[in-house]
Amino acid sequence: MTNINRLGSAHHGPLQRRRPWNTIVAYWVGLVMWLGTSAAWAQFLPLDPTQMVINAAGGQTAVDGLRIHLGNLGGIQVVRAAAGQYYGDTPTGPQGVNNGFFMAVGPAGSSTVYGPQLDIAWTATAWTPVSQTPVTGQGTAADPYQAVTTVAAGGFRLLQTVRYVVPNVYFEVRLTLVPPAGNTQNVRIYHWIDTYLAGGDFGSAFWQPTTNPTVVGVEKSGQYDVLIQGNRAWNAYFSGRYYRPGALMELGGALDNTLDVDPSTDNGIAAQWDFAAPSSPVTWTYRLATGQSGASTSGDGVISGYESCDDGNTNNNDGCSSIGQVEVGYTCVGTPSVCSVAAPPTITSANVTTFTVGAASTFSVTTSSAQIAAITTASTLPAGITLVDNGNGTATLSGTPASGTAGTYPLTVTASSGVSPNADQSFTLSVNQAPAITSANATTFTVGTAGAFTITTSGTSTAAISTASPLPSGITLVDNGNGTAMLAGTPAAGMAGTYPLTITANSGVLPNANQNFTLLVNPAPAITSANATTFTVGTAGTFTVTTSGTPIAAISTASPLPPGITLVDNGNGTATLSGTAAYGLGGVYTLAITATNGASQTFTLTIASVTRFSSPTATGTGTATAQITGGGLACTFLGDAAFINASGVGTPVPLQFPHGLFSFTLRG
Ligand SMILES: [Ca+2]
Ligand SMILES: [Ca+2]
Ligand SMILES: [Ca+2]
Repeated sequence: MTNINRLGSAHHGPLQRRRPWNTIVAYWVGLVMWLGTSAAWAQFLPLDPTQMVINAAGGQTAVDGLRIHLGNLGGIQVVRAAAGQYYGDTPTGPQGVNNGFFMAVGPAGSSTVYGPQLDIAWTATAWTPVSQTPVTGQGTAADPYQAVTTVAAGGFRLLQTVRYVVPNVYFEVRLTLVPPAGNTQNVRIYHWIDTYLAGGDFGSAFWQPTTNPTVVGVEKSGQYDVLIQGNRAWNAYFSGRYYRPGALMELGGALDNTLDVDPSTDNGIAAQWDFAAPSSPVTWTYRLATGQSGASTSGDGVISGYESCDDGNTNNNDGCSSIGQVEVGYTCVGTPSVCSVAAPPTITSANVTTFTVGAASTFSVTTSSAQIAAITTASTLPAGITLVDNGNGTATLSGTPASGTAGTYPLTVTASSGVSPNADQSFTLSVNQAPAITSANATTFTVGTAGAFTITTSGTSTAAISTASPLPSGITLVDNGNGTAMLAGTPAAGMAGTYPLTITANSGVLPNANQNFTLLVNPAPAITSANATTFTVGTAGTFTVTTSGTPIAAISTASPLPPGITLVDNGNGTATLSGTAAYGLGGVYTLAITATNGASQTFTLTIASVTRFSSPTATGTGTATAQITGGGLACTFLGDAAFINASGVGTPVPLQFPHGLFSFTLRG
């Protein structure tokens, strides 16, 4: 029976109405054009544009295994022998309405229920699709087909891993529930399947064993669909009228362990797992099986039906259970099955990695395990980093380390598969800090003067410091090898100017630090005024000393100045040499004038003497009269033959009379 025919079968219940056959074609068209047939639909099934297919070439014959379709909201469809097994199967179209994972969060009676449906008559909220991996593997026991679908709701994430080995009649489902940090809400996970056997909805419930069943299913005409408990006991189960699980879970209620054996019942199956305020990820596995090989006969040494092993007995706790299921912690091979304790998980990835503050980083944790191992850590991770179990035996340590998280983090990463012991790996996460240049971004040198500037850096590794920018002649940038560098040297003549540099610090931790740096080279200082001037005794003289260069120089001299003469700094790069030298102080004075910006000058100040006498011009005796110029003094010299010169007589002393013999008295 084809899928189309299957969809066209009558199926009525209080929670949904299924479409009559003549609307099926219109459904496809109507999705695009909405041709008016919608009124005939109580609802329509959502297309799942990202539906993933496992064993795409199978599902056609009795021996090519199952073809498994995975919606991106957790819905599962199964095709076997060219017929769908769960109601709602159309391998290229809508996913089943009542097939998939549901979650109730909160206290019973007030729970919010999430599910895969986008349109259903009850109040479940749709999961949010998060991701779906491609199908990997070869479908062999050594390399099963595998795909992971991740959905989110209410702050929780649910990772659903489906693994399948061709041509088994069963496949493994592994669920990982990841609660939000600090979760205090109770969580109930349901898996609900509306079964559909031998081209019809009806069938009778069966279970094994009849007390506390670990296999719950529906059978009809030798076909069956079953849920097989895995490594975590379910808290409740169901096999009865297909819509009842929805009615029970709608308000977060519990499945009621119903088993309806009436072969005319339109049946479904479901199971439920409860988690009391989970605060860390929890992982468990179970199986779904569907086949047509008659009843499974446990203990006959032949694997048939939904058996995953048969060791020739119906004993438990020897690796193959009384109902032919491989027990947790065992692997079984061959027929009759030989079972051995499964190898515990090991972590196969490296135990160290390095991230960088502010940079998106990722590291993959991998495991080797007979069953898919759950990967967790109870260690504190740096802010911004998470460890996410990918549901396929790997986990991803990733994120962007927050500012201030540089350091070393010893972690314990745990892989658990249900087979003891868990693998605990001591893992070192190092968080590096990329380099930064911490010194100022400018300095000033002067032509002809040695200058030095220290460049400093920070970061978790020592940075090499360099620049590719051209430097003025005489200047070099030398890396000290310790995270600092010296920009130093004496700028050569003519190098005055502004030099924009790019200074790079490279520690191997990316990104490198690049600093825009301004090197200002000032001109060499100089005293630009003449190096000599002449004053005259008795007359006010002035001379301006000028300088060039930056900064503005203060001007001074330590040399003794003639009385009456001062050198005064004007505060603007000039100074004034001025004053009046007294008579008699004529001479040549050598001054060392210096400027505080480094310039110096040997300066000659000549104080010119004047001849103050217009006479005497005669020699002899008698009275001679001389006129003293300057100052307006008038003097009378009185001759006196007793003197041959004027030395030591009267004032001013320096007066000289080289001629004749005079005796005089200076007046005035
Ligand atoms: Ca059904
Ligand atoms: Ca058997
Ligand atoms: Ca056994």
